[in-house]
Amino acid sequence: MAMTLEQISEMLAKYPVKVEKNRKKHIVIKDSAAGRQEIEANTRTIPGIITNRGCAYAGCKGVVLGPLKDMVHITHGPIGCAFYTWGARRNKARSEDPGQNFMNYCVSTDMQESDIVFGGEKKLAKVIDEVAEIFKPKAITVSATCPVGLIGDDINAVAKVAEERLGIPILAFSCEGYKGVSQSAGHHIANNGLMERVIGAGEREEADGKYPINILGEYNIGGDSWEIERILEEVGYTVVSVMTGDGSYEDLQNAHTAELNLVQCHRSINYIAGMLETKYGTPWLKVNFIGVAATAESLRNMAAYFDDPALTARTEEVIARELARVEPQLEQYRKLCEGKTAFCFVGGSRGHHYQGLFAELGIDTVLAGYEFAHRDDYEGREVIPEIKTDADSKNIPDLHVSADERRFRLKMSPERLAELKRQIPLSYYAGMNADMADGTIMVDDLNHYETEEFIKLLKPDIFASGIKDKYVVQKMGIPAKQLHSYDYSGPYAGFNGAVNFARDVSMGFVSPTWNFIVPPWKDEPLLTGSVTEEGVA
Ligand code: CFM
Repeated sequence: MAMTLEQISEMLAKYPVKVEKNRKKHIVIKDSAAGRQEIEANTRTIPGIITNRGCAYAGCKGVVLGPLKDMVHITHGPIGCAFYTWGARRNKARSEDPGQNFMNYCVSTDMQESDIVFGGEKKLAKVIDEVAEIFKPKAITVSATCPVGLIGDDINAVAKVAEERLGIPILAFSCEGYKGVSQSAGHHIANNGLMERVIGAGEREEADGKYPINILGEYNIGGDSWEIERILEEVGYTVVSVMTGDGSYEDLQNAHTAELNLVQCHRSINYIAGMLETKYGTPWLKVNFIGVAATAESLRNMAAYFDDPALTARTEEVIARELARVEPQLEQYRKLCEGKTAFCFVGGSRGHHYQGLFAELGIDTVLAGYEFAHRDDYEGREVIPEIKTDADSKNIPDLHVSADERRFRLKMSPERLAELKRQIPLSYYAGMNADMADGTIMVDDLNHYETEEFIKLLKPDIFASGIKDKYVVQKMGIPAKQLHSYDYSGPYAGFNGAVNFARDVSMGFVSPTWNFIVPPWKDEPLLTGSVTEEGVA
C-alpha cells in the first residue's frame, strides 16, 4: 500500500510547527518523474525527539577503531561510555597470535567526579603506562568522551609524552560525543587519524600476492568479512588489509600496497578511500557484498578493473559454483517470504544494501532510511559540492593530503580509467534513491513517533531495525530483524550470508509468536492527548 503526501502531512501535523517544517525535509516519497529528489540529512536531531543515533565517540572508538584487534583502545571518560562500546557491536576478530588480540577487553580511565573537577590527564597517563606494561600492544588509541572536552584535558599532549616514554605509537582522538550530530563525525575523526598515523607507515613497497586489494568499510559484524574474504581468496585476490573488521594495526600500515580499494560502507570510510586515491593513486570501487546478485556484480566489477582473462574466468567459475550451491536453499525460503513487505532502516549504509537481499527473497522494501548518513548516501556523490557546511560539520578538520612523491603511481592510463568509470562504480556511489521504487518512502533519522505512525499506515511484514527500536516494533506485532549486530546470528554477507539471512527472516515470518500479540492500533487508545507549541495539552 503506497502512502500519500496527505497522509504524511497529517502525521507531521501532530508536531509543533517548527518541528513539522524540519521533519518534512527529511522525508521523501520516491518519484522518478520528479528528477533528483533532495533530502535533508546529517543535521541535528531536534532536542526531545527520540532518535536512534549514536554519538561521535561511538563512531570513532566503537565503529572504526574498535575492531583493530592488535591495538588496545582506551576510553578516556566515565565507565558508561566505555561499556557502551564494549562487545555489543559483534565485530569479531581472531588472531594467529592470541597474545595480540585485545578484542575482548574494555579499557577505560573510569573518570570520577574528582577527575572532572581536578582534571583527568594524570589518570590517563597512568592508564596508558599500565596498558603498555600489562598487554605490550603494538600501539594504543585514546578516545575522548564528552566530559574530557568540557573540562579541557589535553589528550594529545598526554599521548605525545607517553609515546616518547614508552616507544610505541599512541594515537589520540578528540572524538568527544558532542563533536557532531551523530556517530558520522566520529568516523571522519578516526579516518583522519588512521590516515595520518598508520596507513603507509609500513616499509613494504609491494604486496606479496596477486591482485592485492584492501576492503574498506567492512567491520566483520557476525563474521561478514570472513565470508567476503573466503570468496575473494577463492577467486584469487590477496587481501592486504580490512578496514577495520578483524583488522590490525600491522596490516593497515602496508595498506598503500594495494592496487584497488573496495568500499563496502561508503558512509563510514569514504574519507580514507578518497585520501588513498590522492596519496597513492589507488582508485576505489563501490562494492556491495549483501545479497547474491550484488555479490556477483561486485566480483564482476572487480574483474573488469583488473582486466585479466584468467581472473575473469575464475570469477565466473566461483560465481557459478556458489550460485548452484545456494540457490536451491534460497528457493525454499523464498516460498515463505514471497510477497511480503519490509521497512529497512539502519545506520548509514545497510538501509540501502539490505534492500537487494530482501528483493531476492521476494520482499519489497516500502520504507527505507538511514540514521545518520549524508545526502550523498541518498542522492549520489554528485551532490557533494552542493552540500552546505554548517557549524557542526566545521567541527571536524579536513585532512589535506597530497600525492606521495615516492609511492604515488597511476594504476592505469587516464583514458582507460575514464572508460572504466563509465562501466563500473569507480570512485563513485550512486546512493539509495536510485534503487528505490516509485511510491516508496525514504526517511532520514526516523524517530520513535514516526516509526509507530508509519507502521500503523503501511503495516510492514518485517522491520529491519536497530537494537533501540526493535522492541517497540516487536510489541506492535511486527517481526524485527536487527541489522546492526544481527542479534546472535550472521554472517549475512556473501553467498553463505544470504542463506543465513533468508533462514532468519523466514523464521521471523513463521514464528507463531506474532499471533499472540495484539497490535495497539486494534484497540481503542486508553488515553488521548495532543502536543501544542506550548507543550503537552
Ligand atoms: Fe557503515 Fe557499519 Fe552502517 Fe556504520 Fe553503525 Fe554498523 Fe550500521 Mo550499526 S559502519 S554506516 S556506524 S555499515 S554500527 S557496521 S550497523 S549503524 S548501517
